[in-house]
Amino acid sequence: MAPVAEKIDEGRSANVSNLKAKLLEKILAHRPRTTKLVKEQGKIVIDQVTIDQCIGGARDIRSLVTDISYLDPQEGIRFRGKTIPETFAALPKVPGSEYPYVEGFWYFLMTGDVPTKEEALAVAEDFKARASVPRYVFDVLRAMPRDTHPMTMFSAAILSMQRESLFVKRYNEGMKKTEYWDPMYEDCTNIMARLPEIAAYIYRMKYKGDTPIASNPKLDLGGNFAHMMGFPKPYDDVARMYFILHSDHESGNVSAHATHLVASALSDAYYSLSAGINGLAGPLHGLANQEVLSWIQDVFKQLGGKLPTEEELKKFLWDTLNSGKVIPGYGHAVLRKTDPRYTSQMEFCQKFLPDYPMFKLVNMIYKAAPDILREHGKAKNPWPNVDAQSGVIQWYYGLTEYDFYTVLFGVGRALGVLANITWDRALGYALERPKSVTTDMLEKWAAEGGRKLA
Ligand code: NMX
Ligand code: MLT
Repeated sequence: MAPVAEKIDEGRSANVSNLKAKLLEKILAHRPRTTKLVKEQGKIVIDQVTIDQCIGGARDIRSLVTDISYLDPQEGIRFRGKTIPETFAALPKVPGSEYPYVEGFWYFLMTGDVPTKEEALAVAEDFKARASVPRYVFDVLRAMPRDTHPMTMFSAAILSMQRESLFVKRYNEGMKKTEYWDPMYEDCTNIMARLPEIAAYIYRMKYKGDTPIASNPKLDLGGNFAHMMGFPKPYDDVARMYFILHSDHESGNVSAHATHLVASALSDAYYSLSAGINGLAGPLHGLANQEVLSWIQDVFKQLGGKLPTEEELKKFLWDTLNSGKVIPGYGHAVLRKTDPRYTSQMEFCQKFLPDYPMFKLVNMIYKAAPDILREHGKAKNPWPNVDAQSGVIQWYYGLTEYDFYTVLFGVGRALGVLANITWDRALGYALERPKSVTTDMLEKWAAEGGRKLA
């Protein structure tokens, strides 16, 4: 690798937060590991590819690298080596709240180090200095028909800011590959600082009679988001919990992978995140949280607002499956147990809304759905994922416009994917370009008992 940049740009963050300097320290320490793996151990085999993986969405093929999170099929997610409870316990908390600063979590994802309270507060200050959303972003949003899906608005707003990219500016001026991470970090931090206001603006414009609420710079990211959405406490804690839980799920999920793929062409963070958000908008991915709520509401509607009996619920579940639909919020491409993000939100509900009928229904589904999915015989994982529980909390606190739920997921997911593409550039990850084959080739290799490897 070319000599590393020893100095960072005189960005705002260099003055008010030590995050960027700490990140450089971590990058310099990490690069030799990546270089050694590629140069000295690059040909060591770590996986094989079968025909069903080739046709079936590359499931389980180990071909991506990230150190920001890892998803174990049985245990679930670890952020930088920590489980969800360990993460919540370790990070500095917002005064008066049991939940951490989202800004401190950003520091943790970026560097792998748990920040001190002062370090988390310095990131919060840095975000505030970058948070001003350009006026034209609101003009773009206002020009869109009001019945546009909020995810389309969110993605368009992110993409509209692409002209701000410092990465593009520096790339066009000419910079060394070892410096790519620096303007990428700046772009990613600028985007992350602005997303809460953009999301809240979409919400208030679309659903609350076009009454945006101005940002309150005295508040932390979660608190300010709750304020701009117009929801009182404890929605600030809901926001903090929600953004952290939804942030990262290793690199192969659609939103993370799409963001990484687009960034691998050296497209900037605005292009890349917008692509990832578009992937999150699919019903098999993030949109499932909206589908869960609409499914639950259908059950209540058909029963005149009453909770179903066990038998009635089983019938609803079978009717859904027999109509060719999936049970939203259940199943997973990697997990083979209940998603710990589901459990974490269930614990929140047990504490704050134990008697809420919708929560009771979610628990009834948890009891019934796994057996039905097993009997149905298709899903490899009959257990609930993050989306089965998240919408109920939002509904309870007054956010009943469920087509907005994936935007909330998107704000959280940005934390993970933006940290990832900063590291992609720091470690010089290559243009992603897997090889495709034809069906004729697969049939030939199948007849021969496998492709002959040289
Ligand atoms: N209900 C009904 N059928 C299901 C379900 C489900 N919840 N989950 C999987 N299956 C079916 C799946 O459609 C497939 O059918 P077919 O062979 O006819 O194509 C079969 O079971 C095998 O799929 P799997 O290998 O178990 O799952 P895969 O890895 O392909 O997909 C999901 C994973 C998450 C897309 C899938 O479980 C699903 O569609 N779940 C419901 C939607 C959902 O909750 N998505 C959110 C995921 C989390 N997130 O936020 O992104
Ligand atoms: C996610 O959070 O991205 C989802 O659980 C989907 C996945 O991991 O594939």
